[in-house]
Amino acid sequence: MDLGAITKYSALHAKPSGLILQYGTAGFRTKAEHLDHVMFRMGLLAVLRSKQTKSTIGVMVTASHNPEEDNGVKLVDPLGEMLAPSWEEHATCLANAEEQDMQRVLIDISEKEAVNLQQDAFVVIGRDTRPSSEKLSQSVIDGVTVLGGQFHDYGLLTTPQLHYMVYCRNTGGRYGKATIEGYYQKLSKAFVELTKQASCSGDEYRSLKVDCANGIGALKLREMEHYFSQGLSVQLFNDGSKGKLNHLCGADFVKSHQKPPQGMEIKSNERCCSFDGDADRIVYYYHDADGHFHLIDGDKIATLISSFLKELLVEVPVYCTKTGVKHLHHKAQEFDIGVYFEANGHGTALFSTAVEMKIKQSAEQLEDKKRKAAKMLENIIDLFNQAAGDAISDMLVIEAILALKGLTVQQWDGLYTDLPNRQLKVQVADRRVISTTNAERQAVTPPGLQEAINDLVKKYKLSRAFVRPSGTEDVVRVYAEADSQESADHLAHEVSLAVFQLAGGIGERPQPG
Ligand code: G16
Repeated sequence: MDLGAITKYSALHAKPSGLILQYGTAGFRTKAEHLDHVMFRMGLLAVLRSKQTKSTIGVMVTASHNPEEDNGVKLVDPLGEMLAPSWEEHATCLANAEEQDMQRVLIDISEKEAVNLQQDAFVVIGRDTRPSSEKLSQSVIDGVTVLGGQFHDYGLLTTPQLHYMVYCRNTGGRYGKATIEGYYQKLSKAFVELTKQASCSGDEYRSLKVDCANGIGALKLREMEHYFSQGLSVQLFNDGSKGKLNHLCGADFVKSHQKPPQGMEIKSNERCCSFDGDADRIVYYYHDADGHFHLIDGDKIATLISSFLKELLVEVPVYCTKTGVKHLHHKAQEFDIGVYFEANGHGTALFSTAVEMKIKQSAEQLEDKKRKAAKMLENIIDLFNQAAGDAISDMLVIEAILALKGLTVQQWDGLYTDLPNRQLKVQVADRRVISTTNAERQAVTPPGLQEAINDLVKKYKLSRAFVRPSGTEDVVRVYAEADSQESADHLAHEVSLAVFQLAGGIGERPQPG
């Protein structure tokens, strides 16, 4: 390690004094102007992680669903997964080190993790379309280079595409080709083969309106659409040509406001979906004949996918984890086939190597009917991005399943009925005063909060309510459900007031919806 060079270059990416940041649910996120030093340091850390794992590591510059002014960065581990928890701690330590402590912290991490500094390092970098992203990704590259790492800058990519590239590179191309072309071809080939098998291929299955949140999803979907146009035609909205990223549009907006994005006209019973700012989540929706809006969120996406896969499974057990793809992904890996989705539309399906092998064998050997089913599964497996939840890949999976099963969007929606619910955000001085247990469904601190929630919940029928600190924004999230929308709204408001009073609310008191 050339400590002199690190000190010299680090000073060019100086940390604003007093700034403390945490590696959160999906890396560091805050105002873009506070992130230059973090980017440089994450470049350094990615090199150490690459040397330690003898693998390619990914660095993605994005703040996903956050406002356009924010930015963020996260590291991608060798199999396309989120960074290991012990390295999240190193990331936080390094990001917050004062200039004079940088060398010591780097040496500490290298020693603790037994990093062989002589080992080669390779880092791949991607970024979203935020105005600040290009410069910030250059700071990552500065960090990589000063520690002697090699890199490949993919430039503009969706977050799941970067996860895919990392996975491909570390599996010697077995998972796919680590190029944007390779990604488009792999997914499109599987999709076109699947939709060819669909008996009902009337027009209603073939077109879809996509709200791209004015983000990277629009660019990439536009590049990709001609690869799969035989099976699906997409009409893009909020494609970044005018509106602001994530503003009044995108999956997060649609899910939390339970209304369509701005800029999209919806005819009754038309299938529509929204991506978020870095295209790693998706939600569907439609207007019924009476003009009512119906949201089809991650829970219903998981139901559609697992009921499709269930045709070959005996039962589908359900598990809950803390919020965060990183927790869900690991849980899903414990099974032969794991389907995970957050209600906000993050998710994918994972297949164990043993299951993949079995299906491959069946596709070659068995009688006609079984071979056809196995072939279908092979294509479905190829269509999922198993490195990370991916809006483009999930969209194609959903479209293929709807076509194969001959389901309309209303029939899909009718698989079960959601209880009316409401999500709100509350501003508090320090959101860490709220701690939770039981997969974030019960508050442990501050004292009295859970009791207050219990009392409020008792006032309504079929009701539940949860609170938890966000891992990506400086807010507390409140969720409530009940037998009617009015009750859910009231309950959410009352719980917000309890949070405001007991957890140190700041600014204006929460107002009724
Ligand atoms: C990230 C995480 C998701 C999480 C979301 C919101 O997504 O990857 O698992 O659901 O943040 O987290 P919170 O509600 O704690 O703020 P994204 O799309 O923002 O990268």
